[in-house]
Amino acid sequence: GRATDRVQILEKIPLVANPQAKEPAEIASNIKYHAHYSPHFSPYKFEPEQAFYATAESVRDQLIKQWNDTYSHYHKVNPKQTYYLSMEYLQGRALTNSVGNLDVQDAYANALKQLGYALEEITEQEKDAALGNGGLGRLASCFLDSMATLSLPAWGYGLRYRYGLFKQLMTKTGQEEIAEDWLEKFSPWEIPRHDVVFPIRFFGQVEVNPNGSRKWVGGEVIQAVAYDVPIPGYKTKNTNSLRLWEAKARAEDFNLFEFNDGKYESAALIHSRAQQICAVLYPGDATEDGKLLRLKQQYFLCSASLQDIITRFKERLGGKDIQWLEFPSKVAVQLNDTHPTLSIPELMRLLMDDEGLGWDEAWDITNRTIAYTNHTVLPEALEKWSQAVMWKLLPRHMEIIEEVDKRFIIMIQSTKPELEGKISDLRVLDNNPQKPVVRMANLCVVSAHTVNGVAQLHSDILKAELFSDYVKVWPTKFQNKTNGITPRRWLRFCNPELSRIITKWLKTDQWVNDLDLLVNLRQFADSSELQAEWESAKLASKQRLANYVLQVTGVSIDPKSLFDIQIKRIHEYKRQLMNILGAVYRYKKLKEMSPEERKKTTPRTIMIGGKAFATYTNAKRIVKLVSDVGAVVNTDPEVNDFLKVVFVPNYNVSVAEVLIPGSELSQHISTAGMEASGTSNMKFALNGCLIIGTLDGANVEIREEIGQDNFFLFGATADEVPRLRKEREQGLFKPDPRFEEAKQFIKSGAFGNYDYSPLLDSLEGNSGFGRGDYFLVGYDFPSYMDAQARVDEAYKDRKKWTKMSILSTAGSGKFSSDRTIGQYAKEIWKINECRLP
Ligand code: CBF
Repeated sequence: GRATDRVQILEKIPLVANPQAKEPAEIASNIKYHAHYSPHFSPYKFEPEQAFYATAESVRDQLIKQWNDTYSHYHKVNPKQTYYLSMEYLQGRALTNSVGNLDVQDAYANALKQLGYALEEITEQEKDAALGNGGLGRLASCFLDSMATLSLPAWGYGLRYRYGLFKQLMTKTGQEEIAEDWLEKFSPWEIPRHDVVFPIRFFGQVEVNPNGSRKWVGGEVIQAVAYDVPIPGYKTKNTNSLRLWEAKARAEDFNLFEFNDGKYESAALIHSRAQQICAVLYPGDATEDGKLLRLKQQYFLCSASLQDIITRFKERLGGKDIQWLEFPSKVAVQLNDTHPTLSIPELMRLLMDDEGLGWDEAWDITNRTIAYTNHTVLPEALEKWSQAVMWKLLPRHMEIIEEVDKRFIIMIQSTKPELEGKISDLRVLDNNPQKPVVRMANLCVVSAHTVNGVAQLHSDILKAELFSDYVKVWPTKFQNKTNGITPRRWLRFCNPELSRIITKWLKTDQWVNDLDLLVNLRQFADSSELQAEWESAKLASKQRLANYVLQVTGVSIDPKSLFDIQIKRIHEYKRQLMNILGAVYRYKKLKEMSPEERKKTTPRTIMIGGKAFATYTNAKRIVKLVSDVGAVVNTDPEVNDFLKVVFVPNYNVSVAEVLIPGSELSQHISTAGMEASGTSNMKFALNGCLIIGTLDGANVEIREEIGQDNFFLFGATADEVPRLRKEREQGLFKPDPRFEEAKQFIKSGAFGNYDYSPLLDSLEGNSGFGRGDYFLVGYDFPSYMDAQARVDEAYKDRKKWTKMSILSTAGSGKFSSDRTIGQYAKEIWKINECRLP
């Protein structure tokens, strides 16, 4: 009946295209127009999915106008512009964010009501754009939102992966990965730009011209085609671009002769190679072909983006002579980690080989243009590319990298002779005959004008350890830019109940783009009126979360229990294993208690979510362990009122938007010194969730801002870690009995017969990476359990807990990505606001 009702409702709405509709009735007409004239669906249906696409297309109409106006404005003013190069963007859904930033949320809700729909029902239809992996990709997306909101001339560049991050299915054997088809129907947010196409060469050879200049020729050429995603700012008309490149073979490379001869595969060889480039995010790199494909992806992004940037630089000169030395006063390029490092030799190549500049000029321009952000100190994440693969795929770039390396050595020998002994570690090339590689981080540090870490502790570690000798060469090159998150998505839109309360008490909604204003909540933290409102908003979010958990896992959880959440990529250094060992211990103790004793405990629901990289076996074992523990605990009637353990499947941005508002305690428990920053810690704190955590990454600064009494601290500090590892190697570690008991309980088969010994063995022994408890779970376990006991006690005092929760939100102002981006703009990019009139 509903389907026909909807068609009947639709029939009554006038069909009028009105891209600038403001009133709900006009918007409803424009949505109807898209439902009828969009080529993707039959006009005789108006099911939720079709309603979503029609709604999104009508929102896009509004975006396109502002996006075009912004482009013309930048073109006219010609300010210095930033280009953020990132292999990852975790955009999530866009509808709520777009109507929110355009400030048409109520009008759209109203229009959809006229069409028989609730806005929330429609937003649920959208697939997440998951073109990223974790924190680094989501950071890039938060940055885009802030760049637009601050009206900064700043664009993102990335790749349009056909399949983004995999969808995680939970089966009897644990995690299974399946391709996530985010483009299955189409993306209503992207604008294909068939007018923006650049050639990208791979392989081939270098030709030396009679005048000594060099030219890269031959090989194969694939085209990069731009797809633009408009990025609206909040309370500004500025709408920036995220430009995603797609790979396409040229028609001339389709061998019609062979095809007609029945050789279908070889006829379309280049076409199928082109398709591989943007097929998936992080293709497996265990094989040589896999490595080559990843390198191709990186070069594809760098070359297309830089050709585009140079074209725009020339266009905006408006016929004036090119002054190349002024390029850095018009262009800032930020490398999001080492993945886009090839931008360095590519810019050098374009300037020297295509534009005819000499080495010194090209080097000076490249250096003044490019800045690099480091996001990790984990050795396995510091990229190193085989020189052989590089010579094969990018021969001209390897020549340039060799020259950079050579000049760096000469510079050190002549200006810093005291570092002579360190040169082999500092240089760009590692010429170890077993495995000669290019060290991408070294290339970045040597070439960029600025290098930054992503939280104070991380930046300090970079300066004191990883890059300490470079600091002696370039003392002013290194900076800190503590990460941030956008308050629009991560509070205003995902938690409307709490947002309303904040606006009411602050008597303004200015906090949405001036997050420091939250500090004014502190004065009301003791007010029982605010506390009651705060608690009821939290309870509503917990109820919503409980409904979601029931829907996706079938497990019913009690919104009156303490909601304790850990969501992030599954990694041994993030120590989800410590969390689940704690849960196992808690379960065992509950089993041993009398019913009266149990009633005195604090009921908890522990939720863990996250994806394990497909080939990371121990991470997958952790996922399996969490779900096995859940299966036993959640069906044990003795403890059910006091403990639930849930593995939340397929964690992604929109799942986070349900989990974070409903959280009361969140776990950020990495081995100190290993998590560069973390950003979900900021999202939780902003939503009034208390943190149990180590002194790692941005936890340190969060604790400073919200006050140490509002943070459950435990564990070794970063400077103690090396000594503790050494002591462990010497056999000096004495495990806590609780730790032993928890492991023993798992080994006893309490959670099934799956072979957990490789996982548990990683916590034993004395040495080795990943063995000998490299991540110090055993060392930190007792202080972790003590901190958990403090949590249980604190939760019993509702007034105290709610006050801590309010203070947590009140102290989160610093963690707005508007603050972070403001600092990048001023201290690294030297760009200014260019606001649309
Ligand atoms: O800086 C953003 C995030 O980046 C990572 O996810 C990364 O991929 N290197 C780090 O692990 C996070 O600590 C950091 O917050």
